[in-house]
Amino acid sequence: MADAAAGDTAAYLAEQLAKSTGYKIKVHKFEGAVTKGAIVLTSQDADATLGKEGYSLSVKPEGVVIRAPHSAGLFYGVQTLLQLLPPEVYSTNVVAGVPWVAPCVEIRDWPRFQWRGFMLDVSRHFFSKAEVEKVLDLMAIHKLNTFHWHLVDDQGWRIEIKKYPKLTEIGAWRPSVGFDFPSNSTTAYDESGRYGGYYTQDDIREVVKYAAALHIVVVPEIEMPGHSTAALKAYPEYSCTGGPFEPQLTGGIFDGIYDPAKEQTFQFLDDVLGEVIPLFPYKYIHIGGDEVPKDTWKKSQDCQDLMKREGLKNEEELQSWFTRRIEKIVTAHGRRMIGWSEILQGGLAENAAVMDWIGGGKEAASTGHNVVMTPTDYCYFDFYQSSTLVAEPKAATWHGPLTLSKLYSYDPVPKDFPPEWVPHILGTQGNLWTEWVPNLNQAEYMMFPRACALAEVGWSPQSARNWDDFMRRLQVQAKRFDSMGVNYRHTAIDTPEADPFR
Ligand code: TNX
Repeated sequence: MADAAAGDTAAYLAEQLAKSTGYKIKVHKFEGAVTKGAIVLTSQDADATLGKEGYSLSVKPEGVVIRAPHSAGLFYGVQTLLQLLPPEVYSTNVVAGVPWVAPCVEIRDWPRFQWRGFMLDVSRHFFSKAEVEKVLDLMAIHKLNTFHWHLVDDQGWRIEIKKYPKLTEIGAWRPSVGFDFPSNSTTAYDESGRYGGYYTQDDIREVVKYAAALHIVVVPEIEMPGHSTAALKAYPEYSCTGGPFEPQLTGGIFDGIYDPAKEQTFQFLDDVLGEVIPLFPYKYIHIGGDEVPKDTWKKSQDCQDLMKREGLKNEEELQSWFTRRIEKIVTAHGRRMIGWSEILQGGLAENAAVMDWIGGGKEAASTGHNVVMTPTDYCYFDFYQSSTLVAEPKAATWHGPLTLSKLYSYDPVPKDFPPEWVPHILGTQGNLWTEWVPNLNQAEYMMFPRACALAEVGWSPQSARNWDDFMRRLQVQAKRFDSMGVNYRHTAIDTPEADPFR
């Protein structure tokens, strides 16, 4: 039984229960009286102090009641109820012979952070709409609520822009899968055998809607001014050199960088953002900003002249000048801009939020800017999961490894952080860069069980961290993954590492 606040959640629960238990559960309107044997989802008499995402869950012999002041809380209450049931409840087929019982509990639960994110890079390797939706399903059961969609990078432009069709006609495709992967490591080919793919604007709308039903907001990232080789391969006129550009199919930093000295560049980016932003209802729009090689701007007379005219001392200030212009565009659409650490260099745009991957979080928070903590040390899901590299599929080597225990020990609030800055830490996020991830099976391997640790870091208070208990619960989570047919790193669960707190 559910009231209006439950939205799609009652149907979501009924569908999941039907799939695995075979029970046909009817959804009735909740009128206020708790009927024996029912599962009730309601905002009536909910405790407002539970906040936007909190809930209370009561499982008694007479029935189940989930109360939450807002719909997200009802959804998370349902997630917890599913976790109380046998792991087979996550199965996609009816499982016979399982006693579908949950222990009696009284739970009050709410998250520590509002931004519990996961980033998927669909540029280095492309993931289809259906694959992205599977990632969203998996995020939802971990109560992760922010999907950062890295849609653009040197090796591929993945979002249809109607005014600039070459972005996807040319920028979304490359001759081969690259990165030393065998061609059969992926199926993302077109009829002519080119590797790649992109999402139409309709695809994007569908994914955003799919995510919303799972209480996940979607943050698109359009990289600029660097990491833009794919865009400049299609439109070299917005570069300093005029091209030609051909993305390198290796990891690293490349020369695809926009020319800030041309007004047409801003017209182009204004048009692109003008098509992108309305597709994504959430307030944050990510504009990249990381790893901008400054050599090209150093060598460009036009850029040097621009710097003189604007009184900019160095190329870092030129990037800051560029970013401030972009912020105006984002703000004109009524949105907030977020960018990687480097947007701090040369001066941070007025209302920008910072995604800290190589520092800057403290500096930004101390001056009243919001911050999402994704430091390489703890949040990079493209790093090896163990120092025994030979036993692992190829992964990023420039830093890491990121073991499960290390991630589990992470506190997104730095130790010496003054309490008045803490509210500026929106939360944390895992980043799956996909240079070494050619398909969903491998993406799942890199995600799990590390995303389980991330989920706990983002949701529960630091004082609740308990490694032995986490490892015990992971045994059950592994069974859920098996029921869902999800890949994960078995070794991390079968061979516990040292307790990170001891
Ligand atoms: C750095 S993190 C990058 C990405 C790479 C990643 C590989 C960031 C903002 N930039 O472009 O994929 O390292 O670990």
